[in-house]
Amino acid sequence: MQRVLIANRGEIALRIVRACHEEGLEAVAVYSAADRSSPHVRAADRAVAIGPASPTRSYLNIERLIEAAHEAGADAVHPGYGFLAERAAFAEAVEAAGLVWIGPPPSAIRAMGDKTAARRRMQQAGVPIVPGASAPIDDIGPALGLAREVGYPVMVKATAGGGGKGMRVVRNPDELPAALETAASEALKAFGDAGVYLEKLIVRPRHVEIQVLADDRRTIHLGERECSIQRRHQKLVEEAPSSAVDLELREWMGAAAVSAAEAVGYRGAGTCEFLLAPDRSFYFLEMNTRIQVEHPVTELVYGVDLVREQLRIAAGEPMRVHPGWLSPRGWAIECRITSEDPANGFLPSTGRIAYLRIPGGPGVRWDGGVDVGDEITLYYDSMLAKLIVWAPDRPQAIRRMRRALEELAILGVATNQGFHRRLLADPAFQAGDIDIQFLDRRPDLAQPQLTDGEVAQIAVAAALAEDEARRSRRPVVSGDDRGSDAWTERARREALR
Ligand code: MV4
Repeated sequence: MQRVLIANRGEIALRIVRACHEEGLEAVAVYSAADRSSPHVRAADRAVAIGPASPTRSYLNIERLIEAAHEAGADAVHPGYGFLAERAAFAEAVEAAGLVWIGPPPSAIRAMGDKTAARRRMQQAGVPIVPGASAPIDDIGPALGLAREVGYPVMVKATAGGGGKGMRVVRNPDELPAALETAASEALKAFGDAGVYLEKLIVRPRHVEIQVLADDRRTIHLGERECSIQRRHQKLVEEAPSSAVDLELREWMGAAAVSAAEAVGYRGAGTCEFLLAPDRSFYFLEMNTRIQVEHPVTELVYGVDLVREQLRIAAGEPMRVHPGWLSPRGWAIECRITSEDPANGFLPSTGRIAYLRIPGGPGVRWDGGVDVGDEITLYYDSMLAKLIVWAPDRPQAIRRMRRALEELAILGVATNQGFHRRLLADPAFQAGDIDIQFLDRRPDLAQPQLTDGEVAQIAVAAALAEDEARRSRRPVVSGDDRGSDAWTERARREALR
């Protein structure tokens, strides 16, 4: 392996370019018409144009990407996250073209793609799953029986799954028939598959995920990430470790995640998602068969470069993580900086980045994919960058993130920076008192609220502006008749006072 084509854009493409360079590999960027001068293109050793701005005709175009790899003389392909990262057919096409696929075996991607099939496999492997059906349900009779057995409330889910589409909470038997129907029609619309099943509803859970890494000899875990701070299934803040997980629970969840990965013959970096209930019971939800957006928090507390390990494992080399006892050191927090306006319902905004001041100093990492002058369009995901901090403990990490958020300045496009400032200043967040519904209960965090300090700053700015205006009102001494209206007379008198 010598030259890696990166089938992605933005911050993750740049992140992969950097890992390639540290591994002594050449990086080939691909770009759409909208990304011609993007940071990931400028950082790469070569770049290939793959099509127009529309993702379906560029970053999702399998034939064009493989053609680009051949054109550039690449011998491997890294998919990043999103786009084609979890398409088994893309992995197979890459391998069929004689290229190294930097990801798990296509069979492992497929095994985890079907939610009820994955549930059955996990159950066989001894991984805890939410009590419920392990096959699609198409009749109200068995559905009522199963719901009674696991106990209400229950949740109806789409077999094809993902993103919370086709999900319905059912509190009693009367609600079940309608929920099955609406969930099925929603699933058909979203996934082209009307299959649904049901599970016991886990109340007030946290979303905790375990990082796994597997080479040809062994599978290990690198602890948990706390991902409960999310809005409509979009994560906004992640941390490692989780304040809800102690050493014992980490080993239980870690062992479950390793079993899950081993059950599907996993290789490379992957993540097992769990629901963690307030009583410390945990349940496997799904496995993400890719590098994830939030991987840096794990890197910072475990001292492991996950993307470099992906490259090594794909090249058939052993991972550099030493066997034996691994434990997290300190605390890491990541804030996703997006071009979404919290005061406007988190709607994506557009514009040209007119000014960008990137935070720095001790313990601060900026994984960004945009630069001053870049146009933010609606073609791609709204995430502009990830601001990540490390500190010896959680309170210090929060203080460091608040300091970094004060340093950050982005002009020209609306961002969620103010939301992050309010969240990190919030006593409930600071106490670690969070679950997946935290942001639903706190619409106030989306609204700009001036702090006492900001009110003082605005008052000082207004006073300085007024003073400046008064100083500039100089009397007109020429003899002409301009400026002889009442307002000007008044201004002259004020300025002469
Ligand atoms: C659940 C659940 C509660 N109980 N299953 C949402 C997306 C899908 N991957 C699984 N999801 C959930 N499944 C049971 N039995 C709550 C959620 C859920 C959720 C999970 C993780 C992160 C954010 C979430 C937001 C809403 C609901």
